[in-house]
Amino acid sequence: MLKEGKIVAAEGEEGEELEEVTKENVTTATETAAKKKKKKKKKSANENAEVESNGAVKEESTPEKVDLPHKNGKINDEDENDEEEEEGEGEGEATTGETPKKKKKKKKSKKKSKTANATETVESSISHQTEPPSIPVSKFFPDGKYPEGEICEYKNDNLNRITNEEKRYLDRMHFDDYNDLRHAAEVHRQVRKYAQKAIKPGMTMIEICELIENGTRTLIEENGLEAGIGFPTGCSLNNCAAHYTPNSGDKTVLQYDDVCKIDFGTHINGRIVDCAFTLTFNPVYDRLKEAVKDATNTGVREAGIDVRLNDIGAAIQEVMESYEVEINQKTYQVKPIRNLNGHSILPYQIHAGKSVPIVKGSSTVTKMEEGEYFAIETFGSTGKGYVREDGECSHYAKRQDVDQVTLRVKKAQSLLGTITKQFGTLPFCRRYLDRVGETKYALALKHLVDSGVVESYPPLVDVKGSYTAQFEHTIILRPTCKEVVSRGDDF
Ligand SMILES: [Co+2]
Repeated sequence: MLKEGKIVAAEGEEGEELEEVTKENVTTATETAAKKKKKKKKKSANENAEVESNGAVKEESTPEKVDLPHKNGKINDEDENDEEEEEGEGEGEATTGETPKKKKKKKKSKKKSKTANATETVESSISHQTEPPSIPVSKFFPDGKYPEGEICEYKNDNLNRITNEEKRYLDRMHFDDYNDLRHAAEVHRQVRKYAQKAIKPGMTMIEICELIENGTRTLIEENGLEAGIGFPTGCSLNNCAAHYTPNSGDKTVLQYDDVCKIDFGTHINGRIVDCAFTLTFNPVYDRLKEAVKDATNTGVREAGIDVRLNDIGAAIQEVMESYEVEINQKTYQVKPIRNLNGHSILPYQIHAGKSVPIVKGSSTVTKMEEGEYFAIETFGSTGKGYVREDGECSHYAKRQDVDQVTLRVKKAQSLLGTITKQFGTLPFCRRYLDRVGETKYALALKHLVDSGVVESYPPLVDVKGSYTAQFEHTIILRPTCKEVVSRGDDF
């Protein structure tokens, strides 16, 4: 998340395809692949008819609800290779180099589907994710195409974008970007599904973060700056709303009565999924979570091309404040935290410049635009609805505008080298520096912050004794439709 003009964190979601596989009780992966293909083909025949505007995630339908435009009309048996070629055309030089690799993959999957029911291969045992998660998400999608998020039709003046030929062409041009983000989102869903099940009171915050981070690194097949963690795993507790992750040595243990915001990020080629949920064990917080989930979904619903950011803030506030919650015999009207907000996202840039307020207010008329990516996140509080920086800092990021700098302090210069190589401009935390072998870097890091090369993002807290909750999704304002990429069957 992010505090006025600052960096934020995010997360992803869900595992529809996986769910489905499990539910069908499919015995071999080859059969599964064949089934999926059949279904996709069927759906592409009536894609427009299946567009939903309201976003409820339905079993089996959401990721595939609207078939990809590039699949349109390709329902004959030889469609796979054609598809691949068409895709390459639309995407220009950047993808040309990758095409052969993709084709290879594709052929493999094709062969698989044709030999369904034939001999079981080693791979055929992959029908669902393990616990803890250990199977890279790519293994579930041998054709390299990842499931779409929730598709929402635009409203009002933008109503016919979904069928507009020019918009559909523009949309096809960006397929690879969407697909990268969808891949990251599927990792998010699978990791969080396990996190929601496995995180229990009594665990240390470090154990919790490592559970999520190990899962992400494995499922996304972490590879330098091409695939990995999007930002530090937020696990802010109670009155702390954001930007807390433990530093090494932190002995904090999760308690039954805690309200923990799990905010983690995944990325493929810098396309970041920023998605968060609130984890509680005591049911007294259920209503608070409901309020914030409703507020975030309101923001997601209101978002669209040409929509004023302020109008979104007003809609969010109205919904959030319509909730009264009772916690330990005290009643509170839920307040949006007015100095926290959603944000636009660019490759390797978690905060790309536009803020999505969660209260009504300022008179600026900035609008959302076609092709933009946003993290829609809201925070509700039983406190003042305003956060300040407090506590030991863990989150940092190299500033976007810094390229080559020469620093007088040698250790700071080498630390900056590590940061650039390992994280680029992606946010990181001290634990991430530890694991790549940096030691005794506190002063050097301080020097980088003081020199303005690295920005620090201290924990953000509301008043003592208050409770804060958060939900967040990443969306794409595609030329043809709005895609809630990180949507899952959990939230
Ligand atoms: Co965020």
